[in-house]
Amino acid sequence: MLADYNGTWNMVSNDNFEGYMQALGIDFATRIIAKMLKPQKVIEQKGDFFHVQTLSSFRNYNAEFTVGVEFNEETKGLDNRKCKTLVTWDNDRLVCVQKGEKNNRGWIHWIEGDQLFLELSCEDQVCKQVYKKAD
Ligand code: VLZ
Repeated sequence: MLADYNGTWNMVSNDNFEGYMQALGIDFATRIIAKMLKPQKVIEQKGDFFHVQTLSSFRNYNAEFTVGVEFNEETKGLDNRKCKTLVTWDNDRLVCVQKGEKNNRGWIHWIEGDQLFLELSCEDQVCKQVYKKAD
């Protein structure tokens, strides 16, 4: 039985998003705005297939993938790079590796109770986010 990520999740904390964005080369003006956002994750999961929407008042980011199947990711509206991206299961954790120009790029998701955790990595920076399940 796989973990169930389905639902709408509201951000409650966002540690070192600034460092993560700097590592991605996001410009100063964009970082100022992006830091203030409290995005929402809307996740639709059917078995190994995921549709993850990161929604905010400023910009949205959309990702669709099947666990275990590498795909070409274009980080449109973020740093606009191309990655070869692979998401795998580590027990109930979702582990993503984004191969490309940036070293050590990827993210990890997991759930504890009604909280969704996300660690975003790029180069030597780690951003830690927590989301709470919407009612
Ligand atoms: O999420 O890789 O859940 O794609 C920030 C949007 C989203 C706000 C960052 C606009 C991407 C920021 C997060 C403008 C610079 C991400 C994955 C894991 C799914």
